[in-house]
Amino acid sequence: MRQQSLVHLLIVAMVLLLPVTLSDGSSLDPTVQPDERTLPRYSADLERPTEDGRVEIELIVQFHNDLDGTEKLFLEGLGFSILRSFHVVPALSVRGPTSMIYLILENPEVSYVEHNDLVISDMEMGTNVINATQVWSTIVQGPGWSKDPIDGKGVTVCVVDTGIDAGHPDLDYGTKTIKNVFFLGGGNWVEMENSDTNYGHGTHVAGTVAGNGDASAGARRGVAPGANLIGITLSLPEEGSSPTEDGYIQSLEWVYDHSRPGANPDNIRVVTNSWHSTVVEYDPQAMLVQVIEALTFENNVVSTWSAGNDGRDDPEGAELTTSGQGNTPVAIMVAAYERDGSAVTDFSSRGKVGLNHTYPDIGAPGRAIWSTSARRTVISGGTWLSGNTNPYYLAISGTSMSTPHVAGLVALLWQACPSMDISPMHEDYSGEDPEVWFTDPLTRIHDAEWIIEASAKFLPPDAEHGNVAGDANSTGWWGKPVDYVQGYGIVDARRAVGIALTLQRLRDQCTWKEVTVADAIHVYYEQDVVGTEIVGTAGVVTGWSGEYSRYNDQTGNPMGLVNQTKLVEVPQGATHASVRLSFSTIDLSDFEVADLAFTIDTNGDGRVDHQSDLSLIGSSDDSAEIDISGPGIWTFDIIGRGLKVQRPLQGTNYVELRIEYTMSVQFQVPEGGENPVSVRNAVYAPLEPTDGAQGGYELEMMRYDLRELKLEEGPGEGVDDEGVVPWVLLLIILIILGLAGVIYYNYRKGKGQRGTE
Ligand SMILES: [Ca+2]
Ligand SMILES: [Ca+2]
Ligand SMILES: [Ca+2]
Repeated sequence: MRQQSLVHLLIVAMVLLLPVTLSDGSSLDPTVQPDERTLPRYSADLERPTEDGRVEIELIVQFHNDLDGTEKLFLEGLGFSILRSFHVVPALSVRGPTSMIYLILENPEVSYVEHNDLVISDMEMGTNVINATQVWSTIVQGPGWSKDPIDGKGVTVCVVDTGIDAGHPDLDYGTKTIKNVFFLGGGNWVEMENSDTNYGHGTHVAGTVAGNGDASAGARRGVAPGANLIGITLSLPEEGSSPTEDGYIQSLEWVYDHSRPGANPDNIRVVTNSWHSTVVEYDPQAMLVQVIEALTFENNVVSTWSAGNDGRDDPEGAELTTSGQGNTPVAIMVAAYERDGSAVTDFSSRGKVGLNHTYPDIGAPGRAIWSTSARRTVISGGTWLSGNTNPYYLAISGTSMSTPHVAGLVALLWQACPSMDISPMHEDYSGEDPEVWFTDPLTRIHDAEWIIEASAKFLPPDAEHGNVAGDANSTGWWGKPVDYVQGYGIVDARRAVGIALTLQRLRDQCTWKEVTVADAIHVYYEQDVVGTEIVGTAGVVTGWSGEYSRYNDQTGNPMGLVNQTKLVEVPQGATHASVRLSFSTIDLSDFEVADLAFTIDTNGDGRVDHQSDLSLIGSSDDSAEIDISGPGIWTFDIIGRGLKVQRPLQGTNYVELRIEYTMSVQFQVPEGGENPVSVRNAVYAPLEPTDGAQGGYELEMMRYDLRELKLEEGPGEGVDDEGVVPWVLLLIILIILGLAGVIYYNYRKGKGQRGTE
């Protein structure tokens, strides 16, 4: 017996979805995508056709020594035009013929070549693909709604994983990562700033949920950049041993203990899990399953689970490869799409075809996802070796990476609809005992899952979406299409947040029934909740924050550099801009003194057109007044210089000069001018109307309109018993009317007959 349970324990030994061989850091699984910028890569999507039909590519070329003009001549000689010149790291960005890349690489002066593409290969891709960037700055109109952006503010997401390096600029220990719990064993735990010193998996997950993007001027924010994080991790029984299920149960218990109704001071509403221990159908007896159910049914905490990375072994779905924890009905199980959302990845685990209750619920991007990198760990070391010199971000793949996208989305939904709870809807089921399943209260799903499934975009199985194998016959609730690889499809934050806002508004105003997600779905789609709004304003503002950093890992590697580029769209007709940079020059507690300056390239020629003062002793007036000649895209950057002294008696790990800053740009705009909806993606700073200043300039904003929502009294679509009663009533009324008609007809007929008598 004892031996059997030991074997059982071994079998369920944690399969962390960390795509790195844990026992041997040097062995990298092929699903770990090395930084794509070890390029050049010759894929067509990085090439740009020219007007005369040639094909060109944009590159950033780094050199070992400071630029002296010969590099320019060399590259121009190969047919490249120079786009930008950099000095902090000697480098040039260029555009030119793809065929000449090998000659660049052969030049011994060249230290590194990468392709120049801000959007496609990065974390900002994931937040754009699921439309999270659209809801961060939108107007919500309706009673009870404050002006806060929908970014997860006020909600805490727990990350049960390998820990969080909360010393990362994006994960600020104490303010963003509000707790970081590390189990010592024996039920004892301690708080620490960096609990992810070995692997880096949990830090990457945390950044995708709620990282604030400081080390990338906001470009690599997580899905809920306003949410808080709590990291929970466990010490291993001994150095190098594999984690087992019990430790993870202990971690989830910590979440349970700290989210009890009435005793949940941090408002823990989500726990995300990029790991699993079993590959089985729903087993209500399993310990972990019971903990998951207690968390949601008792504490109203939603859990998100990775489906697993075993899909490549079972591309046809003949065998079940989805996670036993994810198959818990009330859990939200997440599949992994390609990072542009075009198809499901080959590695994403599959449900068994025909067994709907084993399908993932939904999917999100999970290939080559850029997110926060724990400093100096197995994964960061791996990507460093393959050429990633950014110390703060790396790109890896897995359902581990898609799942935190959904956890972040659930945080957005909690902010939009704090009344979410267990719904009357049951998880899909196509097994042998539907009677038992659909009467068991534990097979119900949470409002959040229902909303996310209702708003997801299903990719029809066809040749074009090759990795989505053909399973056109499965249907879920309300007859919606589901698939054993993607569930209801790829999540869409824009629609999901809209339905959540609608649900809260209907619940606030409805007195005659219990409002369900079904009602919110109908009202959302029938009453144009989401749309655009013309806002009259006297000015247009934008702003962002970031953290300037120089990273030195103390191992002789070159200084890591952090990209603080931000793009700003100049509004139509703007005549003048006031630019301001705010930061503090001295931080005595951190032993650093520094100065920052901003640069602006106003016409995209790669030359700096404006630069504020940069000197440690000069003025700290970092502002500029700029007259504007026409619309366009301005490229901002932050440069700096400074000094950091290693704190006495501190570990020697990381000596980073780091300064947080905020930028603001205010545009003067004419009366009667108008601007189309501004660009909504993570590398652009969003344009907003000036606070409280009404005026004649028209700015078009995305908005949710909750002012006139009407919940019709009458039938909903058959969900549980809710819709049945009105249908029956209607039928009875029709029958009565019909009978009355017949009686009346007969009466008239009789009267008529009598009349002719
Ligand atoms: Ca920070
Ligand atoms: Ca579910
Ligand atoms: Ca489901």
